[in-house]
Amino acid sequence: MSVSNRKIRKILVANRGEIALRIMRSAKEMGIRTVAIYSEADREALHVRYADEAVCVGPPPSSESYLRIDRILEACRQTGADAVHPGYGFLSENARFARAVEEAGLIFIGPSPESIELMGSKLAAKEAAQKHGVPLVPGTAEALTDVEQGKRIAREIGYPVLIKASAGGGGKGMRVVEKEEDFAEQMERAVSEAVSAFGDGAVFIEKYIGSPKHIEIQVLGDRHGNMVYLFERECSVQRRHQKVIEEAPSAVVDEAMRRAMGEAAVRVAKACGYYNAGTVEFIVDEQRNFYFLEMNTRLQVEHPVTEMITGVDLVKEQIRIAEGYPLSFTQDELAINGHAIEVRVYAEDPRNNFLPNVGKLLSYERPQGPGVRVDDAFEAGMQIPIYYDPMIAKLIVHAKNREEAIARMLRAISEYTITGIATTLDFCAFALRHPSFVDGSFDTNFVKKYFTPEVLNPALSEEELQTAAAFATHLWAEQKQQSQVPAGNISPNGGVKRSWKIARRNA
Ligand code: MV4
Repeated sequence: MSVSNRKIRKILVANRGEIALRIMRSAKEMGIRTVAIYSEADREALHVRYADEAVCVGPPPSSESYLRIDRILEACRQTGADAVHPGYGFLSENARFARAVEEAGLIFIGPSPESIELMGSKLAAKEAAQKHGVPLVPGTAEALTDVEQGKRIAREIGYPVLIKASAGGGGKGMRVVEKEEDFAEQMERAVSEAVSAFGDGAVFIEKYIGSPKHIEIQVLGDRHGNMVYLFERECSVQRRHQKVIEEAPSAVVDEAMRRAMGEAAVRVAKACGYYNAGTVEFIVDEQRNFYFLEMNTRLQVEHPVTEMITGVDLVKEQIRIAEGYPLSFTQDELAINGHAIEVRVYAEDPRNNFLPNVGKLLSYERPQGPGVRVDDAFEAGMQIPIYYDPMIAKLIVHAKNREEAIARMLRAISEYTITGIATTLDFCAFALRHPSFVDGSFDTNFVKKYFTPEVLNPALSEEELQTAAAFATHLWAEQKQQSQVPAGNISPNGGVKRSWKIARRNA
C-alpha cells in the first residue's frame, strides 16, 4: 500500500460534548487549527468556545444538526477545514459520511468507507474473522432463510440460543430462545424487528452464553499495512447495553490470553484492510474461552483507559495515520503500565429507574489530585440539553495496580460535587465496592444481579440516625439564621450526598 503524506492544517470536529473537546485538545498540541459545529441548543457549549472557529449547523434535534452530512460539508467549505474527525456516535460509523468527506477532497480521520461498511454487517464481519482463524461463538455464519432451517441449527448447537440481526450490534435486535417451541415465534419477531429498525431482515443464530464477560481489544493500523493491539479493556459492568465502568487491563486476562486475543484482533482488523483506530469486541465465557462478536470502527467512549496504561494519545495517532504516516511504534514497544478505571457519569437517577435527569448544574466541582483525569464539557450553571446523550463526564483514574486504582476512584468520586441534578456517581461507587467487582468475578449480569435502589440508601444504625438528626437540626438552624436557603441544599441530590457522608463517617 502506498500513500503520500498530506499534512492536516484544520480539523472540523463533527461532534459535541466531551469528545469534541478531547479531540480538539490533541489537535491543538499538534499545531492544528480546529472548527466546531454546533446545534442551536449548544450555542454556549464548551466545545464551541474552545474551537478556533464554530459553525451552527441547525436546530437542536441531531437529525437536523449533528447528523446533517450536507451542512457539515458546507461548514468545511466555509472554514477551509481539510479534515473531519467524527468522534463517536452520530456519523462516526456511517460509511456514506466517510465517503462524502473523501469525495469532497477532505481527509476522513477514521477507517475507509469499505471497512465501515463491512464491519457494519455482523455476518460479513464474522465471515472475515472465521476465515482468519478467529474463534466465533458456535452458530451460523450465514443469514437464516427459514424457520425449519433455523430450528435444525438451533437443535445442533443446543438451547438456549440467541437470534441476532446482522445489521444490529450493541445489543440491538437480539432475542434469546430457551426452547424449540418458542423458536418460530422469536425468529419471526427478530426478522420483523430487524426490517423495521435497520431495513435489513437478515438474522443469524449463536449459542447463548449466559454469563459472559465483555472484553475488547484496541487496535491501531496505519495505511502501510502495519497493525498493533493496545491490549484489552474490560467493559462487563453495563446496564442495558450502556457501559458503566471500564478498566484496563482486565483482572482475568493473563499474558497468554492477552497475546492470543490481541493477535486475533489484529487478524480481524487486517482481514478488512483496516486502518486507523478500531475496537474488536469479544465475549469470554466462564472457562475463559473468547469469541469474536463485532468490530467497532470508531474511537470509543472508553478509549482513555487504554491511553492511561499505554501512554499513547489515541487521537494523535488517528490524526497521524490519517495524514499517511506509519505508526510511530511497534508491538514490541508497547507495554502495560499500571491500571486504569473509567466510570461514566450520567445525568440519570439511579433511585428512579435511571430516568434521565437533565436540568441545570447548580454546582459542579471536579475531583483533582494524582492520577485523576476528567473528560467532560460542562461547568457550573450550565443546562444539560435534553436532546442528546445524558452522559455528563467520564472520570478516569490511573494507579500502579488495580487495588489502588479502585481506592483512587472512590476517593475521586467522593471529591466530585454535582448538585442540581441526580447523577450515577454513587451508583458507580456502589459497584466499585462490591465484592464481585473487587475480586474480578463480575460478568455482564452484574447490575441486574446486584443492584437495587435500596443499596444506595443503607439502613442507618441508631447512632448514625442520631448524628444525622443532629446535623439536620444544625443545618436547619443555620439556614433559618441566613433566612435564605443556599441553592445547593434544596436539591434532592445535594441532600442525599450529605447523608451519605454521615453514614460513612460513622461506619
Ligand atoms: C451475546 C451474548 C451471549 N451469547 N452473544 C450484546 C451486545 C452485542 N455486541 C452482543 N451482545 C451479547 N452477545 C452470545 N452468543 C451476550 C451479549 C450481551 C452483552 C455483551 C457484551 C456486553 C454486555 C452484554 C449484555 C447483555 C448481553
